[in-house]
Amino acid sequence: MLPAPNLSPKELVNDDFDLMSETTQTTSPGAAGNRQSGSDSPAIAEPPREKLTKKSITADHPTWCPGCGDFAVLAAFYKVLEKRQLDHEKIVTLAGIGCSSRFPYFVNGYGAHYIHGRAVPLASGISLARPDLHVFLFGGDGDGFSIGGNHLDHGARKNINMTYFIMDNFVYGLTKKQTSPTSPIGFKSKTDPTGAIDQPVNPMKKLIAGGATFIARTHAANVNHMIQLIERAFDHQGFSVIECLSECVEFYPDVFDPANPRKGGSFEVIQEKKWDGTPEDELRHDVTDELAAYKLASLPFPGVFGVFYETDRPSKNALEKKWIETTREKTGGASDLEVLQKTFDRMK
Ligand SMILES: Cc1ncc(C[n+]2csc(CCOP(=O)(O)OP(=O)(O)O)c2C)c(N)n1
Ligand code: SF4
Ligand SMILES: [Mg+2]
Repeated sequence: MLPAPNLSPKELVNDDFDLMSETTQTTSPGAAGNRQSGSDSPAIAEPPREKLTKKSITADHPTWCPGCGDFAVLAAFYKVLEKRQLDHEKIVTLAGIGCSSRFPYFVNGYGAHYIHGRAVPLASGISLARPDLHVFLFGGDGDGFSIGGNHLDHGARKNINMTYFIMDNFVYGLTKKQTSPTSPIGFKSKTDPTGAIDQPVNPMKKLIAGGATFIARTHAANVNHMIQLIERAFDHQGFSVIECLSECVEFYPDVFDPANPRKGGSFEVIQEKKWDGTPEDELRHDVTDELAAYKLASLPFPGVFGVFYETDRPSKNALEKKWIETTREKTGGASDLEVLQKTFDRMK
């Protein structure tokens, strides 16, 4: 695993701390983890690639408030990109609207800061049309669980290939402190001056019920844990989601301290089954067990961190590819235009 960075979130993004030296080296094309295009055309030798460095993937100066948890998320993401050496032109970052959703501005890759709550439908189209791309989504609790809550469910049940990182700060940050779907009861905000009265969404339960095939939870104060989970989510085929407690120091400070050992809290990591036949393994969590995941999700705040659920179900990308191939066979390999022309001819 990567060394534990002993720096503040802001330093992690802005200083010279680097996993790898930024000297230009060459790596072989199609480095570890790159998605395949599935093309049958003969291989054309690619010129040697520039090594992907933090410098090459850093786009703009993050505009978050000093101390915002989102800095650490960005730092973790940079480290995963550097570690995996993905083909630079295949990295896509997408987001809705919110402080957290500014993320694509800060990554030098293809990306879009899209409509509030609509990152999943946009990402679905991109993922299905271009399965060779690495589609990463970033956003907040409002974007993902409120206005985009329904899109999240459908992306999950369809199991469309993408990795969605939800930066949950229990508040609407960008619009300056309204109650969000994850704000706890009693939280005082501009929309609930006397304290929130509505039952909050439980993100893990929502995602399990929605049908996501990789569901995990982490904390922005633990960069190594974030890196591990982003890598696992990335390796998963299908709809992978990570909820990350990421503090809004401006409008809901200290709320995640109970899970931050540096602030007197405790960060309890899910112990996953090793299937080694030992008695202690009986007590460990089976990530394929939906009910066990649901039980973990029922633990009181701050709960536990790690992978709650992971299952192997065909992605829509795989199913659609198969369906297209079968249809092509049925139509004798006709081109799209020929199929369209035949349909029009029938309508005459
Ligand atoms: C359709 C629409 N409705 C409402 C808004 C206003 N708006 C922008 S961001 C936001 C909520 C942001 O909260 P969250 O997603 O939790 O992100 P954070 O800023 O906390 O990171 C709202 C309500 C909008 N831009 N578009
Ligand atoms: S308002 Fe909150 S969420 Fe937005 S940048 Fe500032 S600290 Fe971060
Ligand atoms: Mg928020």
